[in-house]
Amino acid sequence: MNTNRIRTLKPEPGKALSGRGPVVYWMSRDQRAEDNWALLFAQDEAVRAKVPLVVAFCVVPSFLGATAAQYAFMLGGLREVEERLLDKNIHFDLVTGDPGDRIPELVKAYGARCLVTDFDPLRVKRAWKKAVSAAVNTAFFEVDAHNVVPCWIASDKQEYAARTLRPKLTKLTPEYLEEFPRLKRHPFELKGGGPPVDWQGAERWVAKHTPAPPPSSPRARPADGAPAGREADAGQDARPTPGTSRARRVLARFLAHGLALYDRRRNDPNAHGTSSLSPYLHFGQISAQRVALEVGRSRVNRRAREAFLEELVVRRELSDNFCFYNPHYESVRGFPDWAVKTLSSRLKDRREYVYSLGELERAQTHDPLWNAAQAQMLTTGRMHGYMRMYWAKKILEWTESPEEAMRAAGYLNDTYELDGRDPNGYAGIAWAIGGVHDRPWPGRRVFGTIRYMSYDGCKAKFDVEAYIRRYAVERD
Ligand code: FAD
Ligand code: FO1
Repeated sequence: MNTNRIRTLKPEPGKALSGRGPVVYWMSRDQRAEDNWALLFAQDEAVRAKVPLVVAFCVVPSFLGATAAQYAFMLGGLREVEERLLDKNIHFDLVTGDPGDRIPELVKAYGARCLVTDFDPLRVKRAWKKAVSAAVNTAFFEVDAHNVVPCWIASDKQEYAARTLRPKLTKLTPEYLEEFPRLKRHPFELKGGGPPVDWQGAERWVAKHTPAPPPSSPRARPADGAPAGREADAGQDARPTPGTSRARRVLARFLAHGLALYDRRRNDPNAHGTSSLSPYLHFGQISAQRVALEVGRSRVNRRAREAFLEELVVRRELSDNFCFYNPHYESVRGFPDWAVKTLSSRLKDRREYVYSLGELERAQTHDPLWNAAQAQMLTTGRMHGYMRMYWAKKILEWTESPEEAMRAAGYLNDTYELDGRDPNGYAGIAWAIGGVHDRPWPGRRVFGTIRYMSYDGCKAKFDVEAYIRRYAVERD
C-alpha cells in the first residue's frame, strides 16, 4: 500500500501512554470490508502490534438532511459489512449519536492502541474529526480510501477545471492504481467484544431521529435489502438494493452491457447508458479504484473506457478537490469571481417564471421536461446525469437570485437523491449555477455568461417526449 494515502491527525502519545487494546477503525465514508485502504492499514497496524481489530460505525441523527430512505440504504450495506468482517474475525460495533462523543468513549472503553478513519472533504466530517482528535489520547490516522489519488496529493490547491487536474492525475495514477491486497482473517481475536449489532434497534433509532421521507419520495426499503416492489436489476427506475455484493453485480452488468456504448449513450436520459453506480460509490459500498481497475481490464473500445474514467476518476476527484479546498462549496461565496460578477450584473433582469421551493418540490412548473426530471428524482431517488444539469440551470432561471437557486437546488438534491450529500452534488450544483470548473459563454438574460441549457437543446439531443411520458406528473 502506498503510504502517502495516510495522514497523521494526531501523533502517538508515546509508548508508555499507548493503549494495549485493539486498533479501532472508525468507518464513515468507505462502508465496505473489501478494497478499503483504511481497513487494510488498520489491519496492518493491528497485526504489527499483535492486537485485535475493531471496526466502529457511528450513526448520526439526520446527516445533512438525509431522510429515512437514504439511511435504510446505508444500514442495508452496513449489515453486509458486519457479516464479512465477522467472517474475518474482526469485530463490528454500531454506535449512535455524536461521533465527537461516541468515538472517544469507544476508544477509551477498549483502551485502543490507535484510531484510524477514512478521508472525507465535507466540513461536517472535518469537524467530527477535530472533536475526536481533541478528545482521544491515542494516535489518530486518516486514510484516503475513496480517491484513486489521495486528494491532498493530487493537488495542493483548488483546481480551476478538469483540464488543470487531469494532467496531475494522469501523472500520479500509475503510483496509486494498484491491485488491493485481500483482507486477511485477523489472527488476534477480541475477547468480550459484545454482541452482534441489534439491527432492528438501529432501525428504530433511525426512525426516531431522522426525518421521514417526504410523502412524494421513494419509500424506505427494508435494511436487510429484501427486494421492494418494482425493482428491476440495475435499471434507472429501480430502487436499488444496497450492499457491496449488489454493487459488484451492478458493475459486472455495466461492464458486460453498458460500458462499450458509454461514450455514445451516456447523455441520453432514455437509454440506461450509464453505470448507476453512484449510490454505491457515495456510500462507499464499492471502491472507485475497484471500478477503475475492472474497466482498465475490460476489452471494450478505448474511447468508451476513457469517457467513463473521465467521469469516474477526473470529475469525481475534481469534486473532492473543490470541497476540500473551497470552504464555501455549497453557496454563492464558492463561485469564481467572473461568475459572481456576471450573475450580480443580471440580478435585476426580469424572470419570466418564478417558482417557490414548494412548487419546485412538487414538480409544478410550466415545463413538462423539468417536471419529469423532478418526478424521476421524487419517485426513484435518482435523476439521470444529463437531466441534473438542465434541472439545476432551470432553478437558476426561475428563482429570484443565485443565492435562492443554490438553497433550493441543494435542499432538493440532498433531500431526495440517494447519492446526495456528496462532493459530486455540491460541485455539480456549483457548476450548473455558478460556473465552477466551467468558463464564460455568450451572455444572456439572468444567466449572464454562465452556460445556458434550453428545452430545444434537449430536444435536439434526445427524445424528450419519451422521457416526459415515462415520468409524467399526474395532475388532478
Ligand atoms: P456514470 O455516468 O456511470 O459515472 C460513473 C461515476 O462517475 C458516477 O457514479 C459518479 O461517481 C462519477 N461521476 C459521473 N459524472 C460525474 C460528474 N459530473 N461529477 C462528478 N462525478 C461524476 N453525483 C453524485 O454522486 N451525487 C450527487 O448528489 C450529484 N448531484 C449532481 C447535481 C448536479 C446539478 C449535477 C450537474 C451533477 C450531479 N452529480 C451528482 C454528478 C452526476 O450527475 C452523477 O454522479 C451521475 O449522474 C450518477 O449516475 P451514474 O452512476 O450512472 O454515472
Ligand atoms: N456517515 C457517518 O459516519 N454516519 C452516518 O450516520 C451517516 C449518515 C448518512 C446518511 C446519508 C448519507 O448520504 C450519508 C451519510 N453518511 C454518514 C456519510 C457518508 O458516508 C459520506 O461520507 C458523505 O455523505 C459524503 O462524503
